[in-house]
Amino acid sequence: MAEFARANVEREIKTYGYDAVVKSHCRMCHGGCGVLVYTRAGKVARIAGDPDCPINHGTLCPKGIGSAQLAYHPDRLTHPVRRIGPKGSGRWERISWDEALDTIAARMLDYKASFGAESVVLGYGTGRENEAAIYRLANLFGSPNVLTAGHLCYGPRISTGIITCGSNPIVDYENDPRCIMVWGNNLVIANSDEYKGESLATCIERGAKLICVDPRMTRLAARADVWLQLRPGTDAALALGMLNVIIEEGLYDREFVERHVHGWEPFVARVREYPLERVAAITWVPQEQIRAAARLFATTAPAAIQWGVAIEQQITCQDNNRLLMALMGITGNIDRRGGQVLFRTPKIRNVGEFGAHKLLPRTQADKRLGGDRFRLAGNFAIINPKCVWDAILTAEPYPVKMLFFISSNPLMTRANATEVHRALNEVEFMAVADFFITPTAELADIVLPAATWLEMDYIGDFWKRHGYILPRRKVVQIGECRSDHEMLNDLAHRIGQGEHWWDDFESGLDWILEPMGITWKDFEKMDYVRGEVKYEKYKEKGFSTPTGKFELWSTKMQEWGYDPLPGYREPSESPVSRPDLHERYPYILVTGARSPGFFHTENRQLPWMRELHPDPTIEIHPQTAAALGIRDGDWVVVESARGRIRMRAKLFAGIDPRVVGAQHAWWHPELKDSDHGWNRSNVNVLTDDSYESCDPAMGANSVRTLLCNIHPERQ
Ligand SMILES: Nc1nc2c(c(=O)[nH]1)N[C@H]1C(S)=C(S)[C@@H](COP(=O)(O)OP(=O)(O)OC[C@H]3O[C@@H](n4cnc5c(=O)[nH]c(N)nc54)[C@H](O)[C@@H]3O)O[C@H]1N2
Ligand SMILES: Nc1nc2c(c(=O)[nH]1)N[C@H]1C(S)=C(S)[C@@H](COP(=O)(O)OP(=O)(O)OC[C@H]3O[C@@H](n4cnc5c(=O)[nH]c(N)nc54)[C@H](O)[C@@H]3O)O[C@H]1N2
Ligand code: SF4
Ligand SMILES: [Mo]
Repeated sequence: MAEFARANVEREIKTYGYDAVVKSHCRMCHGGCGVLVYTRAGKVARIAGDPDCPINHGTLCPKGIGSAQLAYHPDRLTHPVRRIGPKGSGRWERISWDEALDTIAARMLDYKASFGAESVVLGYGTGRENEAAIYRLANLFGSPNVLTAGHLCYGPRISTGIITCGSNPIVDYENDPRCIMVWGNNLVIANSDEYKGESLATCIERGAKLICVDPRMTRLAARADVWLQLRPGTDAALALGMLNVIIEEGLYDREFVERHVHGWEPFVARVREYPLERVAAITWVPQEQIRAAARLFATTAPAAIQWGVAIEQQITCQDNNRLLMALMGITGNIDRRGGQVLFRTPKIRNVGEFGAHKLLPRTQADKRLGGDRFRLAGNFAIINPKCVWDAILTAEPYPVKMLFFISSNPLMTRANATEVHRALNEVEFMAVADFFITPTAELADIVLPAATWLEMDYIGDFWKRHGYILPRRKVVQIGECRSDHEMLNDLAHRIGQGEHWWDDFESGLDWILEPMGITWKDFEKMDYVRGEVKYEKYKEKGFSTPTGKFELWSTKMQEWGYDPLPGYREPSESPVSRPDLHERYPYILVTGARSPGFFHTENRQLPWMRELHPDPTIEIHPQTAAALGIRDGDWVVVESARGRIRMRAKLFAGIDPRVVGAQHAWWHPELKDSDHGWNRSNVNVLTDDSYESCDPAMGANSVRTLLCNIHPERQ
C-alpha cells in the first residue's frame, strides 16, 4: 500500500476504534472495486475504497458502501430450509447442510437415472463469479442445460466477439482513448462487466470526445459532443448508416481492411443498402447528426466504443454486436493502444477450462435445449429461457424435472413472468441458493443460504476480459452461510464427481493459479496480477477465427445457416411491424435502465438503497403525461399485450414523447405475504418471450422494445 494510504488507514483505525482492516474486492455488482473492510468486534464496521486498486482508484458506488446492510440484514437466510407447505405457502423448516445437500444429490441422481441428466437444469443469473463452478458441476454431471442471462446479456458480446475477431474487444481506458462512443450503455451508473464509470469519467475530463447513442438523455448523453437519440431497437440501422458514411467518405483504415478483413466487398454492398435517408427514417435520427458522429468517430484516434446491454436485448442482438465491432475494426481501432483491445488473461486456468466444457459428452451437448433453434447461443453453451419453461410445461423435446438456481431470481428477471411463474409452479423439484427467500425461492423445495463477498476467499474478476485478477479475502462468517463454490464442491462429492473436485475449495483456487506457479496463500498476499499487455497481436498471428481474419462476413454464421452479414430487422413489436397493435398500445416501452442503488432484484431491503429509490418508476415525457392527465409521482397502470402492472410516473423531458422507460426487477420484500408482490410492478409481466420476438441466432429477448399503453390508476 502506498505510504499515504497506509498512514490514512492507521489513522482511521486509531480514531474510530476499529480492530483491523482487510483488503478485499467488492462484488455487489459484477464486482471489480478494491476495498478496505474495517472490522470492529469481529463485525464489518465500514467499507472504503482502496486507493491502490487499479480498477477503481479508491472510488466506490453506493452499493459497495452499503454491503454490510446486506450481510447483516435481519431477513437474511442464515441456514438451509425445506418447504413444509404447498408451493408459495411461505412455510419453511430449518434443516442441516448435510440433509439439504443429500436431498438435492439424491434428486439429481434419480432424475438422471429415469429421464437423463438433461432433465436437471442448473441456473444462475448475471456474473456473480460462480459460473465456472456451476458449469463444472453441470458438465461433469452430463447436463448441457445451464440457464443463464447469457442469451441477452454479455453472452452475445462474447460469442460474436469470438466469431468475429477471437475475443471480446475491451476499451483501453488506461491509455487515453481520444473519442468514446457510448452505445446503449450507462457506465457511470452500471459499472458493468470489465468496466467502471470512473475510468470513462476520467477520460472525458481529460478531453476525450464523446458520442452517445441512447433513446434517453442520460448524464453521459447530456455531456456528449453528439447525442443520437434513436428510436429504440433501431441500432443496427444506425450503425449501418454510420458505416456507410465512413466507407463513402473513405475514412476507414485501408491497410487494416486490405490485409486483415474477411468479406469486405459483400459487406460494403450490404452497407450501401442503408443510405442516410433510409436510416434517418428508420431511426428518427437526423442525417446530419449521423454524419457528424460517423466523422468524429472515424477521424479521431484512438477511438473506442463503450457498448452495453441495450444493444443485446433486441431482435438484432448479434447483428448489433457485429456492426459495432465492424465500426471498431474498419477504423483501425481493434487491438490498438487506447482503442479496443483483445486483452490476455494472466496465465491461470481460465473459466472455460475450470468449467470443464470439454468433459461434457458430445451426445449430451447435442441435447442442449434450443441448441438447434438458436445456434449461435447453443454453440456457446447458452440457452433461451423459454426452451426450459416449454420443456417443463410440455415435456418437449424431453421433460425437465428439476431446477437448481444459484444466484438468480428468474421470476422477476426473465421475459414473460406469467409464463415463468407457471413453469416454476409446475416443475417437480426446485432448489435455490440465495441470500433471501425471494419470489423465486418461495416456489422452491429447498433454499440454501449463500455467502456474500464478505464471507469468501476467491479469485475476483477471473471471468473478465480486462486481464486482471484480484484476491477477494474472507472477512467474516455469518450464520451457516457458504459460498456457492464451497457448496458445489460438497455437492459434487455427493453425486460422484469427487475425483474432479477438492477436499476443500482452497485447493480449487490453488488449481486455478497453478500455471502461474503460485497458490492461494501466495495470491492472497498480492494486490493483483495482470496478463501481459500486447497490442496489434494480429499483425503477427492473425485473428483467432476460422479465416485468421477479422470476419465482417462470418464463416461461422454461414456454417450455422444464418445470413453471414449483419443487417437490420424491425423489432417484432413496433409501430412499423405491428401497426394493428400500435393502435391499442401507442407507446414504445424500453425497460431496465439501471438504478444506482439496486442490482437487478437486489437491495430493495437495504435502507440506504431503498431511500434512493422508494418506488418503481416509469419515465414519461411531460407532453405525453399532460395529454393523459398524469402528474409527476402519480401511480399509473402500464399495459402490454401480455399483462398489466403499476408504477409511479416520473416526468422526464429527456425521453421522446412516443417512448416511455420503465425500471425492471421490482418486487416488495417488505410485504411479508409469501408472494412479495412479484407481479405488481414487475415489468417482465409485460415483456414478450415468444421465439419470433428473439434474435434468431442468439435467442435474446427484446426487452428494450415493446409496445404499451398507460393510463392513470383509478383510486
Ligand atoms: N425487462 C428486463 N428484464 C431484464 C433486464 C432488463 O434490462 N429488462 N436485464 C436482464 C439482464 S442484463 C440480466 S443480467 C438479468 C439478471 O438476472 P439475475 O442475475 O437472475 O438477477 P436477479 O433476478 O436479481 O437474481 C439474482 C439473485 O441472486 C442472489 N445473489 C446475489 N449474489 C449471490 C451469490 O453470490 N450467490 C447466490 N447463491 N445468490 C446470490 C440475489 O439475492 C438475487 O436474488 O436480468 C435481465 N432481465
Ligand atoms: N446499479 C446497477 N448496476 C448494474 C446492474 C443493475 O441492475 N444495477 N445490472 C448489471 C447488468 S447485468 C448489466 S447487463 C449492466 C447493464 O448496464 P448498461 O449496459 O449500462 O445498461 P442499461 O443501464 O440497462 O442501459 C443503458 C442505456 O441503454 C439505453 N437504451 C434503452 N434502449 C435502447 C436501445 O434500443 N438502443 C440504445 N442504443 N440504447 C438503449 C437506456 O436508455 C440506458 O440509458 O449493468 C450492470 N450493472
Ligand atoms: S461498482 Fe460494483 S464493485 Fe464497485 S463498489 Fe459498486 S458494487 Fe462494488
Ligand atoms: Mo446483464
